[in-house]
This record gives sequence, structure tokens and C-alpha cells, in this order.
Amino acid sequence: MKRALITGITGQDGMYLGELLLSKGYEVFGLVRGQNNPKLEMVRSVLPGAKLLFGDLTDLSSLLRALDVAQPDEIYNLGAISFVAYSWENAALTTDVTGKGALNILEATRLHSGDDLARIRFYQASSSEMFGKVQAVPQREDTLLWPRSPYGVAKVFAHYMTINYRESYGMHASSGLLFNHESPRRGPEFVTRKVSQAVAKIAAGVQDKIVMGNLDASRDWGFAGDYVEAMWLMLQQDTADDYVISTGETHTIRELLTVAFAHVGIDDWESYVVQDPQFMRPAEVDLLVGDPSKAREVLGWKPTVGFEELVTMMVDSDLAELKKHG
Ligand code: NDP
Ligand code: GDR
Repeated sequence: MKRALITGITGQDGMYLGELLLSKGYEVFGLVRGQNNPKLEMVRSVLPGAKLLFGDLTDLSSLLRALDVAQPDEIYNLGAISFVAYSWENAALTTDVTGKGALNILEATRLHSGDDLARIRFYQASSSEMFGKVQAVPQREDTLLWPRSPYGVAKVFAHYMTINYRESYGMHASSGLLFNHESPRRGPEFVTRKVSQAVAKIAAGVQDKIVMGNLDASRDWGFAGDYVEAMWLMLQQDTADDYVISTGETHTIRELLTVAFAHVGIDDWESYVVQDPQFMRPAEVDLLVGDPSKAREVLGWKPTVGFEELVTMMVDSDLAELKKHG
């Protein structure tokens, strides 16, 4: 039985990845920061077989302790401060967790591995946000990185540290340059879930407006369930490498609003949307669209859920949630 340690198991991806690994017969260990996290209840119900260990990416000794208990064959570093807008408010903390936290877990893995440094397979959650002010369309593994947020800068540091540990120590460390991926488990602060929740409430007559930021940005949105499969595939390869994971399609926030509102029978979405500068970012990433050819050719990976299906799945889930709670 293989053993895996997931940091960020209480997040959207952590839960999907945990389900995938449990279904493949893995023993799953998840790093959690404390008892008071309201998401723990959901983790325990979605991942009943997972063992939760206390630790924090900013605390190297806690990571070493977790590795000692878990004795993992595979480590998935998904833990991060991941909300881009928040990263301007807390740039230093974002750097510590999202950037230096990755270095801490790489270093803990190196120290724990002993003489056989390629024994443990390591996954780093890199991001399309690293492309920032994009230097090529579509973006590929070798496109120049130009991050536009403190979060993006921290992810670039973590990305190159992962490559550096692979090149310096021969570690089996791979990095997935994942484009935006969403699901009914997406945090409510991210734009897709903010829209799906608001549209469900507007359709139910319990909310009348949604307050938004920039509607012109374009994102390459896929389904989180598909994307965790790509993470696992990367660690099953003989050689560690870096891969873009995306759908290859891009859509604006306006298109997101159009599809979500149309799904509940509302065609004039503009009458429900208010723009407010508080949701505009100091620097925006205008256009993301990834080229997933390498992942398709080497990993045999391809997305199964398209944009409209993803948006309607999220709206339906929020409608069902509202109904459940009366
Ligand atoms: P979430 O924001 O849903 O989850 C983030 C996780 O990180 C949570 O489990 C959180 O735990 C944990 N975490 C936060 N701070 C720390 C810390 N100091 N030590 C340990 N863990 C911590 O993110 P997603 O699931 O959406 O994303 C997973 C990873 O993939 C992240 O690294 C993200 O940056 C990256 N990514 C995500 C993309 C996406 O579109 N979803 C695209 C590309 C990359 P807690 O519950 O305690 O706060
Ligand atoms: P992003 O996702 O920044 O791409 O990072 P988010 O959903 O927050 O924003 C996407 C785009 O929507 C615009 N936008 C708004 N965004 C939010 N959150 N709220 C609004 O009201 C709003 N109005 C417009 C934003 O300006 C932006 O252009 C996500 C995170 O999961 C990162 O961790 C991950 O690395 C990247 O995706 C890839």
C-alpha cells in the first residue's frame, strides 16, 4: 500500500486529491493547522480513511515530525495562502507560507529521505498566476514568468526551488503549472463560486445584487476533479518534470456571468451586477490560456469537463445547498 502526505488537505484540491488517492488504495495523511478549522468536519466526512497530522508549512520541525509519522512515498504540497487579492494585504505572510513554506517542505523531504534522495516523489502546486503579464499566448512550460501579485512572486520562488532541488539533489520533484480549476468545493471568495452562490440566491429571491471587480479578465477554467488526476499522474512517471495543466480555452468574467445567469433563466445579467473598485486589483492578470499538449502527450491527461458544464454544475450545487437549508 502506497502512503501519501498532502499539505492543504482542507482546501478544494486537497479533498479531491484525498478522494482520488483513497480510491486507489493509498494510505492518506493530511497536514492540518489546528482543531478549530470549520473545514475539518467536511474533511472527516469526505475522507473518512485519512489520518490528520498537525503541522504548519512555516514550521520546519512540524514538517519533519509529520514525515516521521507518515513515512510517505509521495508528498503533494498543496498548502498555501492561495487567494491572490489577499496577497497584497499580507505580502509578507504570503511569502512565508506560499513561498518559503514550499522550501521548508522540500528541505524536510530532503532531510527525511536519507541516502536515497529520489525515493520520495514530490509534487509542487505551481500556478498560471506565475505567467502574470503574459509573454506568449497560449502559455507553455517554457513561457517566461512575469508574476503580477505577491502570491505570484511567492509561487515563482517555490517553483524554481522545486526545480533547484531536483537539479541539485536528484530529487523526484515535479511541478504542475495548473490553470484555474473550480468545483462546488471552491472557496466562496474566488470569482466562480462567488458568482454561482450569488446567482443561486438571486434565483431564489434572497439576494438582489452581486458586487464585482474587473469583468474583462480572461481565465482558462477547468474542473478540480480532473486536475488532481494530473497531479497524481506526474508522480507516476519515472522522471520528474514540470507540466502545464489547462483546458486550452479561455473565457471572460462576463462570459462566466452570462452562462451562470442564463442557467437560472436570467438573460439581462447586467441589471444584477454592480462593479466596485474594492474588488479591482493593483495589478491584473488579463489573459490566461494554457497549452496542455505536453501533459496530453506524456501523461495521457485531458480534461473531461468543459466551461459551461463546470459553471452549471456549480450553480446547481449552490441551488441544492440553498434548498437543503430552507
Ligand atoms: P485552497 O485555498 O482551497 O486551500 C489552501 C490550503 O492551504 C488549505 O488547506 C489551507 O489550510 C492550507 N494552508 C494555508 N496556510 C497554511 C500553512 N501555513 N501551513 C499549512 N497549510 C496551510 O487552495 P486550492 O485547493 O484551490 O489550491 C491548492 C494549491 O494549488 C494551492 O497551493 C494553490 O495556490 C494552488 N493552485 C490552485 C489553483 C486553483 O485554481 N485552485 C491553480 C493553481 C495553483 P487551512 O484550512 O488551515 O487554511
Ligand atoms: P485568480 O482567481 O486570481 O485567477 O486565482 P479569482 O477567482 O480570485 O479571480 C479570477 C479573476 O476574476 C476577477 N474578478 C474577481 N475575482 C474575485 N475573487 N472576486 C470578484 O468579485 C471579482 N471580480 C472580478 C479577478 O480580478 C481575476 O481576474 C486563482 C487562485 O486559485 C490561485 O490560487 C491560483 O493560483 C490561480 O487561480 C490560478
